[in-house]
Amino acid sequence: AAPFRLEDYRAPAFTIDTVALDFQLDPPATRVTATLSIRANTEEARKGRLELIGDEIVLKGLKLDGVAVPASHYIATPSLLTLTDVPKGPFTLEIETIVDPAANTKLMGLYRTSGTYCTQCEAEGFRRITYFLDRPDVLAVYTTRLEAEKSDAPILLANGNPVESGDIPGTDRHFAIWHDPFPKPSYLFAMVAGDLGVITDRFTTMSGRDVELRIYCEHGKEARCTYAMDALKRSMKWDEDVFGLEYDLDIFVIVAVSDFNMGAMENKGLNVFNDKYVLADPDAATDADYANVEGVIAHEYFHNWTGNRITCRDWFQLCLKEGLTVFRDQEFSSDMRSRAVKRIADVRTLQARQFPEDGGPLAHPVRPEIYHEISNFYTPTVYEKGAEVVRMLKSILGPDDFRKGMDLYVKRHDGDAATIEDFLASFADATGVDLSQFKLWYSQAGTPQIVARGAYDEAAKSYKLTLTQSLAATPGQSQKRPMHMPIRFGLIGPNGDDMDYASVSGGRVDRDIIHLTEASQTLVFEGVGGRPVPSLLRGFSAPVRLAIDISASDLLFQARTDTDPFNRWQAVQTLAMRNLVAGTAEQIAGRAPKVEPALIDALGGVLDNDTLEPAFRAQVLQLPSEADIARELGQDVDPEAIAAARTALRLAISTGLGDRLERHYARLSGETDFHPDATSAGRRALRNTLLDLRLARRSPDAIAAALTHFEAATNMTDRLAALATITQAALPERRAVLDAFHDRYANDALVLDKWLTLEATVPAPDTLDRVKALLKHPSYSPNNPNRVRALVGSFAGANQTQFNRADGAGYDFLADFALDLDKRNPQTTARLLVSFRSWRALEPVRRARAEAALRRIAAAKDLSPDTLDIVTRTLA
Ligand code: B3K
Ligand code: ZN
Repeated sequence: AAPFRLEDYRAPAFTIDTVALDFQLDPPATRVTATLSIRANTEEARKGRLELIGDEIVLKGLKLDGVAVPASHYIATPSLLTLTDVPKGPFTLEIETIVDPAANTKLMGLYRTSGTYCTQCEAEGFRRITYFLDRPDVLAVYTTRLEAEKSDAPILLANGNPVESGDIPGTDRHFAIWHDPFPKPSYLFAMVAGDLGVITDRFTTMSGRDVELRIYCEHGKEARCTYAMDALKRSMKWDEDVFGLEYDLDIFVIVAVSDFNMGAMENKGLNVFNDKYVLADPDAATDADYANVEGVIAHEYFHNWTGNRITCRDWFQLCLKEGLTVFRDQEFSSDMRSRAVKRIADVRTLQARQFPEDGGPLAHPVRPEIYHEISNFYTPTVYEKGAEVVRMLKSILGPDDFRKGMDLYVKRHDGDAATIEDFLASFADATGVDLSQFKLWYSQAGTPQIVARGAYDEAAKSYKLTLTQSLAATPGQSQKRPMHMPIRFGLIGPNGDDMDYASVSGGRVDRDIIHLTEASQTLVFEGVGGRPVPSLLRGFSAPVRLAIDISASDLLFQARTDTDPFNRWQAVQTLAMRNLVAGTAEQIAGRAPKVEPALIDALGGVLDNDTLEPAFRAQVLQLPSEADIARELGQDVDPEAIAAARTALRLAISTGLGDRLERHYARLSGETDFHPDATSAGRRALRNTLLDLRLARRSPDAIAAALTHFEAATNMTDRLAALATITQAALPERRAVLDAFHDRYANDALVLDKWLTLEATVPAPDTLDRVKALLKHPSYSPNNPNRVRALVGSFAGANQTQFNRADGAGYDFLADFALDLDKRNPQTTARLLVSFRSWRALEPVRRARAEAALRRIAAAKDLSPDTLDIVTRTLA
């Protein structure tokens, strides 16, 4: 099929002003009647040809202004309804369709999950319910009537406010009518019907309006929803306080379901969530789960303004709502927790997920210009890099001007389907700042590289800093232009404080921001009192790779003194990464690894520094992952050598830090009450990190300590941390603890996902066979995306040595699995195959085997558009 291109955008020929939907719910045959008020928008439209998009639709009836449309006046296929002779003026079209929710395994459109009816319409699911102008720039007011058997679906929910409900006399059925007064695109439509439990609460908005809050879940899980409710209320308050944005309906509903293709969905007034981002209690959820629940609840809630009230003109503009909303949820979590620790975690995620995408065959701009299958563009680039671009905008403008720009954007575009141009114009117009060069961040793919070189002239008391930016070619983009990058910086003086300087030339410097705009710039700082250690890219102020010629002793100094906590963490990571890269080469050459003493000093210094928060110390003590090292190497990747180098360094660190690990561990022990707040979570994180580092020695006492930690744990965070430590060390003891964990949680699917993930990520040669065996385990279910991602997704995405087995068996397994799953759930299949994205960076033997597996998938008949698109681009 021909691709969609940004440059081909045309406004819709017809507008749909109102939509009345009637659902007669029935598992195999739900009857949907859609009544649309339509009018022509263009001269062309007045010629009378109307095309509405469908997907696997069965048409049962069609009326125009109340009269059945004659067969000669329309053509209906499962994917298109064409009317050849519609009136020039406004008219009403009534479309009756039949859909089969029970057979819908794609989980797009109307489907069943554990007996509940639910919908997922973004991006193109509404067309699986009825024929429609299923594009985000067609905004309509929806009224939804649901009718179902009372015993089957006592709860009937849709977007907006409840209007009316009641029994259907003489039957076992009942109905409910919901009305959403805010015009919205079809992708934000939702309905849910089923037998569900609920918790309720209330929120009073800043203007004094009372909003009813409800969270629905499976019966019996209500108590696990209280943290999500608390996070929702905090999100509502925060958006008022920080952005002045208030909720607009009388009711806000969240429904947790167990079969969902992604995290959650921001349908107007009726968010539908993957239950893993709603349910949390100390016995079943880790601190990371709590943080994810908080972040995703906030994200979907924040979409009410950035996404729903202001939506996207077309899917190329996806980052308009996603990048901005990720930025907003990151800021919310930073305010709720530790800003420094949150930033480190977000940058780790960006580097782990987005950098490899940007550096491989799937690279695309934050605002793509071409796509075959839009579902494949819900990517780390659109989301996480999109958020980084908004963060840079804030750094360039400063917080006050950033807020002015946001206010103008909301004022100007409330009710619009907007573009990136609209967004940037709001900031430019509100502040007078020229953002034309900055806009390149939306169109140029790839991770820029900055090379920094500094020189201090003692006699002249001047410091010269040369910054050079470059951007490698990416698919479809061979030539790149220099971008506007905010480089937050400081010049650390001999006593550890940032030094002042008298003047600077060679570029624009505002407060602590260098505006890098040229391919190469040399800044000269005059009046600098002593040789500085440059601290660049503080807080990771731009999503780039920074190469800087800095000695190990300066990095150690920076780790001890930098006023920017992010760069203290970065200094240690840089030291560690240098060691790991060298160590990998030593493994390949068969030489003994060497350890940089400055690294042990830096780690020990942070560990012993009680003025630093425990969560931060835990982050510093966690080495770059195997995947991080592979990415840093960039070519001829040998995952076994990397793993061996990392193991060797962990052993050296563990030995080097000696009994300080035990001492700090003991100091942090003895807490039995569980509180999910960030400070308590930070203490657990540090204690669990220390346990893990200690086990790097594999001494009998360290093994015993890990087993005791597992047995004595009073919450899931500690229990899972012990288990992960034992399984990652591939200790023979792992079988017994994994089985014990499974049996304890045999009825809790979300906890069993953790178990599946641990099984799949054991770095041992028998893991692939174990994964294959687990596909037949009663706790696994082939049609639930959470189970699939926990087992197969973790194996392919997080088990570097075993997925990348030299014999290619890991690749073959994923290919076989994907070919089978593709028949039922294309979106989840395509997502799994992203694990192949860095195949060209592998050493030649593995590279050839990965390529063969990819080619085998590509050659299969009847691939879904999703899978065909991913495999084709990965091989290109
Ligand atoms: N907007 C949805 C994602 C929809 C994905 C469709 N394949 C969730 C979110 O980003 O908030
Ligand atoms: Zn989103």
